[in-house]
Amino acid sequence: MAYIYNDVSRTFSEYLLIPNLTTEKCTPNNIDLSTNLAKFKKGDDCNLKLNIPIVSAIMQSVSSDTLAIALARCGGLSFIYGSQSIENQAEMVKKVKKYKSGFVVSDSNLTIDSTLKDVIDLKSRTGHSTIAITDDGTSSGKLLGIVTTRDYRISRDPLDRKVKDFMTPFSKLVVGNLGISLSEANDIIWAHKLNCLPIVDADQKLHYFVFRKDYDDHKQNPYELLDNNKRLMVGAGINTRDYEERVPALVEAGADVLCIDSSDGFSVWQKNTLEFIKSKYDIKVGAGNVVDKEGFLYLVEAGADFVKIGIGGGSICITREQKGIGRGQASAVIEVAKARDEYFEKTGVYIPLCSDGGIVHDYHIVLALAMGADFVMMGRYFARFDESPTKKVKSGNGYVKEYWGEGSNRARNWQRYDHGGDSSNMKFEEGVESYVPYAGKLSDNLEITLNKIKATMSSCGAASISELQETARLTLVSSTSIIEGGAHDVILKDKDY
Ligand code: RVP
Repeated sequence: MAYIYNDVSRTFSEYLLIPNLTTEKCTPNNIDLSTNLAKFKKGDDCNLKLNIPIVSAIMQSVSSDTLAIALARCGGLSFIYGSQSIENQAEMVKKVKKYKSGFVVSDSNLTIDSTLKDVIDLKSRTGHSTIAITDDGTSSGKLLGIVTTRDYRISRDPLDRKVKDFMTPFSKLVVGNLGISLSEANDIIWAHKLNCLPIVDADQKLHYFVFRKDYDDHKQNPYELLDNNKRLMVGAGINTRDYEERVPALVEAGADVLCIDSSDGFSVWQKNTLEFIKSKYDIKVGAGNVVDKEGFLYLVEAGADFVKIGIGGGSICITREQKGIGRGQASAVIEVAKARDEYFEKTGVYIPLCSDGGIVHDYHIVLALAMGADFVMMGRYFARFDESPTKKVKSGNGYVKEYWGEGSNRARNWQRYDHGGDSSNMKFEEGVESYVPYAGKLSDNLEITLNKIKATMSSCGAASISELQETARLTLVSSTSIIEGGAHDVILKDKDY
């Protein structure tokens, strides 16, 4: 007979934290949010850590190089999505590794034969008005000119007008030479009253822009997640099909950590992938997703450096409806964390856990950590920000951003939902296309989230994540008391009055 679990499968909103004694040692300023990302032995220090317990989801609509830079500057890490060509993914990883504070790799590039219509389309797609005109239309081609909104008048100029006829040509541009410091670049900007300074090498190839408006933004961020060479850190998602080609390209590009991305990671394909990587490369690799002890132990024994938990809890995920597999995210984290602690007890090896998907409120992050996760992965949360790679669309009085699942028809990431065999396409959808409310800059929103996490940890008397895991007390809530948790029995004033 099939095994039937007695426990109900529960999710985060069914739990609350009971405050512990708050003392001077755990005021928000004293709380350490750093956390372990990869396995380590008892008594050793983990040599791969995050400065905040947050990573961004391995998704087309979330983890681009732009978002990865913004998140690493705030102390977290992105896993650049793998559902793109190996070359493109490696290029994104390189862009993060090449990032220098204040030096921006151009994301809006055209050639001299592009038209005004191309300029307008690109501007509406990226939201950026400075466009580099290079010989090959890439961000690293030979710089031939620049187009900004000062170079054309939409009301007068025909849409088929060629860029070469209205761009500011290279001969009229003030440029900086590759290798100059940020303060030298800023001096040139101020001396020539520029809005932006292209940085080129001896062959006139474009490397960066330095923007006047970013001037205030160049302060060092105390949380910034840096490698030993002071470069931002970045991860990359991989699949269990093309890893023999993808992994070398990502390692070569400078990825700091990899993660096998699958909706159901309890599979021999993950074992094969882990064994291949571990026999050839010295890079940390996470695996998943699993929701129970058996799945966890299988991946750990195959060599996983961290394990990702979650099936069907993602906001855009319909795996549970489509395939009937999954588990409430809280129950999954609790069981896997118990298995992880037993494993640590037995072997002295600590395996960090990532709770992936289903974070709706900021306090859910603290719940996941208290239940034993070492960090959380979020998609919807990040899709809302300027830095996510998706379109911002006007809706009513505000804006929304597009957000789609890897299992949707739009992403067509069949490798993530692969069941082996020779199939190489999606048979049915496991994700939806959606919109999320636009929320502005990543750093502004993350700051609020981190302040809330610290406030909750302070109430729980925990100055670090490991302390929270050891001392937190959680209680289940009834559906009636969930109602009590929001504003109730009052007539809410309209916020916009
Ligand atoms: P959320 O943060 O709730 O939006 O969830 C993001 C997570 O959802 C991802 O990290 C991934 O595990 C999962 N996902 C991504 N695509 C899909 C899908 O199409 N079903 N699910």
